[in-house]
Amino acid sequence: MNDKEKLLEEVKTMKKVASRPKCLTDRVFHYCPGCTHGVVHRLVAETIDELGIQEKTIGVAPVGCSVFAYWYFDTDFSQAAHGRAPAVATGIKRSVPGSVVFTYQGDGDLAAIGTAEIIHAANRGEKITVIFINNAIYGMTGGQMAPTSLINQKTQTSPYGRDSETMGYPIRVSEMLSGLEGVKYLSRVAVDTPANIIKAKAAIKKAFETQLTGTGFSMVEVLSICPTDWGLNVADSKKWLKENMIPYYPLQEFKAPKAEEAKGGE
Ligand SMILES: Cc1ncc(C[n+]2csc(CCOP(=O)(O)OP(=O)(O)O)c2C)c(N)n1
Repeated sequence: MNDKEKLLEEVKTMKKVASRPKCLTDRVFHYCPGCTHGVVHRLVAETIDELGIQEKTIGVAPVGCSVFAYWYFDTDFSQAAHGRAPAVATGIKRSVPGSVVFTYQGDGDLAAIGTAEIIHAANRGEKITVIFINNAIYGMTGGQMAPTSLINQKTQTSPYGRDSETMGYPIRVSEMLSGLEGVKYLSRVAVDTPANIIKAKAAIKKAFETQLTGTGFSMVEVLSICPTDWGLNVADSKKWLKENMIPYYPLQEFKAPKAEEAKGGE
């Protein structure tokens, strides 16, 4: 037996500790190296697997780097125009009884062009789950300033840094939505370290569980990195997230439903 054959034999005796989630397709992600969209896709897919809801889940893809989210999730999917995912999700949820509906949206999509849609869907208490990717920039279109870009952050449209005088302040979307009655689960997490990724998974699961109990609107804001448009390598991007984003966007669970709020299944 040569070394390769020996290795193959050894592999057969190993215990499998991790595998690709069932509801992720085999397609290779098109994301840039180091981008964390893939990490968050995996966390959502693991959640769907663990809750056993693959057959009734319908995702709504945004416009942004994750525009092709429907390539990767082996669930039903729809595509919304830029920012309109919460409105499309509302329609699907209300017209397909028993469905579990989630949107996956970037900060340009959700917090700029889609501000009205997210506020009103949240305020109506739509029983949908929103996965909100905050990478503080417009990724897909080449790095323009987003509503969530930080003060002094250099982007293609704020080359000298974001100036609050002319460009306003970064919007804390979760804080803004947390005051709305219809919002029942709301959390901000990050995917910069293994420990934070584990916490992010727990939050995503709670958000889907909130929908499954018919309680109301649920959202997880995920602080993410964009090495390409930030112009940093992956290690420095994670450092930038930790040192700049987390102080302005503190990680926390804003709202969690009380047991008595459950309206009894989907
Ligand atoms: C109606 C409309 N306006 C503008 C655009 C251009 N556009 C496409 S993606 C995008 C921003 C995406 O940024 P974000 O939502 O933060 O997602 P990311 O690419 O960073 O994941 C914009 C402005 C569009 N496609 N449609």
